[in-house]
Amino acid sequence: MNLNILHETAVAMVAPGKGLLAADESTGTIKKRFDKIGVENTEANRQIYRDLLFTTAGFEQHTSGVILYEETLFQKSLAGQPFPQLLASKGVIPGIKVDEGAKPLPAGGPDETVTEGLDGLRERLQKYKAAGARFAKWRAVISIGAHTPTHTAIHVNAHALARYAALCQEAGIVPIVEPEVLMDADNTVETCERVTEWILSAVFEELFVQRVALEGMILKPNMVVSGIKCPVQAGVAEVAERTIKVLKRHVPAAVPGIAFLSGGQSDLLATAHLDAMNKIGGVPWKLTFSYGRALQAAAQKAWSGKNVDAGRKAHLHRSKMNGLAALGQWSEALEKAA
Ligand code: 5MM
Repeated sequence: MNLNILHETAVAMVAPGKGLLAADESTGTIKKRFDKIGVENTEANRQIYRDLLFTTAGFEQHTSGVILYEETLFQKSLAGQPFPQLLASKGVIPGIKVDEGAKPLPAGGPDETVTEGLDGLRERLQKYKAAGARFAKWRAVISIGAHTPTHTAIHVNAHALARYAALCQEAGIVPIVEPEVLMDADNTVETCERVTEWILSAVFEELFVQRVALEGMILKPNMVVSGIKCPVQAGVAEVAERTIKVLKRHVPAAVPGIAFLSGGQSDLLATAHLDAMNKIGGVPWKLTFSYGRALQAAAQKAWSGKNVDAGRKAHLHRSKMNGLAALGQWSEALEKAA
């Protein structure tokens, strides 16, 4: 393991004013997105759509890297260039989602999941690296309910995240460690804060136990928000303050950067929250975005399988807005002006 190379890559992934595009939807997830816009979920359409995203002129000014799904890593652009090479030629770092999804824990407890994909991962990482991937991503899913999360779910997911991260670093690949506390329930922002603290403390303990070098990784957490069905919704300033407080308590300064997931927030809120955190500042890590839905929803709608230029325009706009938010330089007026 060459820690200097890992560190350099991690630092480049959170370069000032840049963030990550999470375009790693598995075939089942992209189907849900395509269904909404009336596009058939074929390999050809997935290629056309990802080509649109990666050939958007100027998106590279705001995008440090793209998380790809395995199919896309080995797919070519419409002009015949392998996607990882196309991205690298624009100075955008190609990455790969390596987990095999969140699977139900054995019966006996409440409905919770553990993310799988460790079997054969060492060998798969070699294949992905040869194809051009320089970082990887693994997402653990923690849900909030009357009796969840349990200690079991927190423990097994933290353990798997650290196992994955250690294998990535052995292969010379920067791990994005993504423990996502879902925002789909009716919980308060206080509950989200407590659960986020719990999973982050468990994850960093496991990373230590499994000798993961913090200088060579990126954290991809949820923000501390109210559950979407909670009648009282925390405002932008409260979300920013609570998220920073929790991160300061649990994320060592050696981690180069934190790239948030959007988790189902609206495009504008995801941007506003990131901007508010960067306006607060005074933190030891870079704070940026690694959004899937909040970067792509507008582009998908504008494209709708027909209008490539409109899709590109929407993609560039959201990339630009989030790039500004990563610097704490975004304002709602910029959205209106655009
Ligand atoms: C883009 O969606 C990713 C893949 O999800 P599946 O494995 O279910 O297909 C997802 O992991 C994503 O990278 C993160 O959750 C962040 O995406 P959002 O939409 O929450 O910003």
